Order: sequence, then C-alpha cells, then structure tokens
Amino acid sequence: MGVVNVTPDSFSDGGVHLEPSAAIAAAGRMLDEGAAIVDVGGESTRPGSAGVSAAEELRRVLPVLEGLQGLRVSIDTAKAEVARRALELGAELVNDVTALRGDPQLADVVAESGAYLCLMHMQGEPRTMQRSPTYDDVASEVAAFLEERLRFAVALGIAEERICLDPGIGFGKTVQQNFELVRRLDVITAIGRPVLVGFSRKSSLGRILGDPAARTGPLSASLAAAVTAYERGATIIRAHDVREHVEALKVAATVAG
Ligand code: HH2
Repeated sequence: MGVVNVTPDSFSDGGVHLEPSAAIAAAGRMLDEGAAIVDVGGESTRPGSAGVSAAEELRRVLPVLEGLQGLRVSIDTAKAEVARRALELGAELVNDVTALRGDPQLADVVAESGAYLCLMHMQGEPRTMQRSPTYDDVASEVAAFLEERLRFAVALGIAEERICLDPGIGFGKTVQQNFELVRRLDVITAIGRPVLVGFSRKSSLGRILGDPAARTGPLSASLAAAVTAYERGATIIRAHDVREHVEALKVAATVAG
C-alpha cells in the first residue's frame, strides 16, 4: 500500500503532494512500481496533530481522487462524508485509524458500499497519544481491541471477509511497544483476518538508531521493519517508498518460498 498524504503537515511527506497534480503523479508512480493500492489521506494523524474539518479534508483529496479514477485507491479517513465521496469516485478501501470510533455514520457508509475496511488500533487520540502510552501486555490488549472492533463492524453489516486489522504502529505506543507488536504479530494474525503494518519512516526507527529526538526513520530501517513484519504474517505493508519495499519484500517472499 503506497502512502499519498495530501497534507501540509504529515510527519514525513507533509507538503510534498499538496498540489493535486503532484499527488496524482506520485500515486501513479507508486502503482507502476508495484503498489497494489494507494492510500490517499487529507488529514495528518501524526502525534500532536489537531485534525481538520471535513470540508478541508474534501478540498484536499477530491481533486486527487478524481485524477485517480480507475486506479486502485484507499481513502485514509475517519469521516463518513469523506469516505462516501471517495467511494463514489471509485475508492475500494476505507482506512479508518479510529476503527469506527470516530464518526458514527462511517460504518453505514462502508456497509452500504461493500467497500473493504481497515480497522486500526490507537490508544488515545493523535493530539495526546504519545504522552504516556500504558499497557500491561501490549500485544494481547491490541489484539483484544481489534477483535472487539471486528465484531462491532460485522454486527453493523460489514462483511468480515472485507476487513483487515492493523496494530497501529506509533499510535499511542512507546518505541519498545512498537517493536514488540511486530515481534508478537502472531497474536494479531491469530484473529484470522489479514494484517496491515505501517512502520514506514516512523520515528521509532530513528530512535533505536541513536537519535532519541528523531521524528522520522530512514528507508533502510523501514525496509527491515517491513520484512520482519512480513515474516511474522503481515499481508499488507503501508509504505512511502514503494519501489524499495516491493524489491525488499520480493526477496523476503522468495526466501520464504
Ligand atoms: N499510519 C499513518 C497514517 N495512517 N493507517 C494505517 N492503517 N496504519 C498506519 O500505520 C497509519 C495509517 C501515519 O503515517 P503518515 O500517513 O505517513 O503520516 P500522517 O498521519 O502524519 O499524515
């Protein structure tokens, strides 16, 4: 899954794809490089961010979605109105970092459209989530949360076979908890749905490499995180640098046989 943030303030590519033409070109390039789908988002969820209105999110993403019609697109939003418009323009997957806890209308929009849905774990909310993440056992608590959200989504009419689950790397977790979630990914794959992991460029990667104040991580570290997640059962990798991830994962898949 290639990442196309149409935002001024995303943690690693803020402002890069703010012009619709730049975002459309980047998405097309990612698909050419081997991405199965591109994830278009108009709101940063980086630690500390406050969120934007539906009108502003639509203003950012609609021209990009229009330019990508006919291609495989995911919409990274927690807002029903943004999801509805994106699905009308051909998006196939709704990537909701709130796991249907943000907008009470979103489940209906997904159910009625028959779209795919990604449910992600987050402790707290972006503005404050990194202040003091607390768990007794991060892997089993994240898994229990995802299982509960899966049941919730299915009860609201979303087909189980259309749902994937995501431990939410960096969303209310310490550096060590992010790595533990990849190490113990089997606890999440045991739920029985495809698992998405998004470790690309995240600050925990830069932090274990020696910079305690890192805001991003390098490509080399992103690739290692992607391969190790793949080896532990992740089936969707969300990444900014698609060509390099496709190449690394091709090697890992060949080794795995
Ligand atoms: N990470 C980010 C945003 N959306 N969605 C899922 N399912 N999983 C993730 O790990 C995930 C996500 C944050 O990364 P990015 O989009 O690059 O940054 P920002 O939120 O600052 O726009």
